[in-house]
Amino acid sequence: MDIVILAVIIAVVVLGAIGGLIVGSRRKKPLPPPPPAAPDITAPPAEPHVGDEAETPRDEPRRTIEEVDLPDGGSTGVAVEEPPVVEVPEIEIPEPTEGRLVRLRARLSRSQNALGKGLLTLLSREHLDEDTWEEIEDTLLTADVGVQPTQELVERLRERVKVLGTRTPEELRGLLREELVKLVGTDVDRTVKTEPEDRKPGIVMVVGVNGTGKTTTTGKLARVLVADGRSVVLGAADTFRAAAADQLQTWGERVGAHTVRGPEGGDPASVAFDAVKEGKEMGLDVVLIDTAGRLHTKTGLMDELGKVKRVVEKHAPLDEVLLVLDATTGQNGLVQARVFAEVVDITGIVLTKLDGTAKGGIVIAVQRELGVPVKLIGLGEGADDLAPFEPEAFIDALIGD
Ligand SMILES: Nc1nc2c(ncn2[C@@H]2O[C@H](COP(=O)(O)OP(=O)(O)OP(=O)(O)O)[C@@H](O)[C@H]2O)c(=O)[nH]1
Ligand SMILES: [Mg+2]
Repeated sequence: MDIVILAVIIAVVVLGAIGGLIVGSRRKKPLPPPPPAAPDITAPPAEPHVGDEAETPRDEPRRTIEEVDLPDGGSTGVAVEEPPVVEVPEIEIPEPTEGRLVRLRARLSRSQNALGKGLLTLLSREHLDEDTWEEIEDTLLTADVGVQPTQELVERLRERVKVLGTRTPEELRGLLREELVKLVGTDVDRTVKTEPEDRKPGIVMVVGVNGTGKTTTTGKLARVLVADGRSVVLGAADTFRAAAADQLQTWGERVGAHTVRGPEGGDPASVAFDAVKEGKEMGLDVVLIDTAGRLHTKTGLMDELGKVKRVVEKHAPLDEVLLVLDATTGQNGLVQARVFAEVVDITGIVLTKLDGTAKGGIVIAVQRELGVPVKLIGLGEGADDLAPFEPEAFIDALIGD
């Protein structure tokens, strides 16, 4: 028995040894050479293995810039050119137009004190006698509301106050607000039409006498459009002064809009024509044309504007002709408005500098005069100080909360 077990053990050991040799000889690989004591820089780089670091560890010491020898242009005989300094103008992202009038309402404070607060104080008097009504009338006229609208408003207020009997300040405020909003008008379309159609860009021409804020308004409007995701090209059709085109171009560059310009003293109509052409060819959304406000003679200016309009209309009709009026010039602005309206069909009014005047009532007067709505108002010199005109928000700003 013992001998049998011993024989089996010996057999197993012998077989195992033979099997091991066979398997071992299959598996056997030469051992890798021992690592060299010093790195051999002539050896080819070792192949990466699974589990090797893919990158040099971050904490591995790196060469600093001082240790790198820069090629010496002179000694190698190869001229090293300085890379050209490309100035990339920083494109600004204008703020959205929504709620601008509310943000800027404090700018109307001068008008607010003169018109809104003044009227409310007068209407709150215990006895609304003839003298008081006359004062109310004077307040409206002083704020440039205009004769006809003033008379209408006073009439309406008289009637409604009579019906009201006792008057609380809230009631009076509500009543005044309602009548003023009605006078300004809520049922007119005040959108500035800039929609491109049939591969034709929206075309807007900006007109007005010098210094009213045409170029500034054109620039601000370009920002509004760009903020709304539109592509814009500017036409510097004020060729009377070279600085005018520069001024417009600066506005354009701030929002990445190209300006088409011509030589000083060149033909403004051809600049406007080229701007529309570029807008069409490049498939842009809107073309804004800034025009001159001053020429040697008034007749010259009017002839020129008429020509610009006619020439542009060889491409396509104008979508908007915006008349820019300086609110601080009061009745004088109305006279200008009439002259412009005769030459070019005004489709909208931009009242600028409402931040610096107590004559906010001009909004009402000018709409009456031209039968054209105020579409935009300027409330400061800042790049985003142009607001869509909203009658309710405007009247709220005028009479305060
Ligand atoms: N306070 C205030 N200033 C304004 C407003 N709009 C324009 N201005 C300023 O009015 C001045 C004249 O503006 P411009 O845009 O150059 O006027 P313009 O009509 O193009 O003038 P010309 O090219 O000479 O015909 C500038 O100093 C503007 O900053 C506004 O809403 N409020
Ligand atoms: Mg200008």
